Amino acid sequence: MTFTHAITRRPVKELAAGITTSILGPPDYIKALDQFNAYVNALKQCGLSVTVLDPLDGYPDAHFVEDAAVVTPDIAVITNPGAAPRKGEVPSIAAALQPFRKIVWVQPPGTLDGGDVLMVDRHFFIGLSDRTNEQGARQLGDAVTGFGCTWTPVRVAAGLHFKSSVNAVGSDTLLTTQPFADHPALAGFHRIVISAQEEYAGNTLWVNGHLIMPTGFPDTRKKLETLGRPIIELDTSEFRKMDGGLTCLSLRF
Ligand code: CIR
Repeated sequence: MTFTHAITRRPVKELAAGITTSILGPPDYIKALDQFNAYVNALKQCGLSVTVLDPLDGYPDAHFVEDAAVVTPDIAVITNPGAAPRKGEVPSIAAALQPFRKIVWVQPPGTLDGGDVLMVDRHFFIGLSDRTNEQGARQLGDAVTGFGCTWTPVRVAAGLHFKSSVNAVGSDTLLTTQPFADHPALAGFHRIVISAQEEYAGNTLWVNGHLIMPTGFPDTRKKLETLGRPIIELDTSEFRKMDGGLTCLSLRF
């Protein structure tokens, strides 16, 4: 699938106040901004026109825009994020997507984070996690089924979201962490399995034939090089401190 647009959001100064389970210490705002700018440039390099939204006051996780919506070729599904402090992020994302897609809203008690949703062509894997419940997954599944897409729920046992562990790196190839290496839900796809010490690199982004991966994961890089696609490495250290990574920082469509 070719993407033409991305929506991103610059982080607030207080990004260290976001939710995290990491023990890597607080992120540095200036460094985070540099890393964010490099990310936006990489998306442009992949041919996308990038919207950069203003920081959202009071929402220190709002630059992880991926969680607030799922954009398909047909609709934009605005989520009901599973973490209470993030629920107020969605109106501004809905406004940003309004010019591009018909908007559909996930309704409580359904909860859904975009980080749990992996779209591969017209199939959706929807992770069931601490953030995404069965009602939320079903609401998204029903919405996309109405446009001829298919979906499968997948239980997420480790990591924050499904895409913390599994991402597409080609139309028939998934990059996965070891627990998903033989997962029956992923049958039919080639799998590149990451070594246990490089799990964070599972959050690699495939955009218009390019692979954007985090720096510092040489073994995964070697495995990805076999695909013969251009690879862009980006430092995501400050976002990792807040449990975030490359896919989280944009909505691509
Ligand atoms: C959170 O816990 O919600 C944020 N600190 C991190 C969100 C990362 N989002 C993503 O992986 N899609």
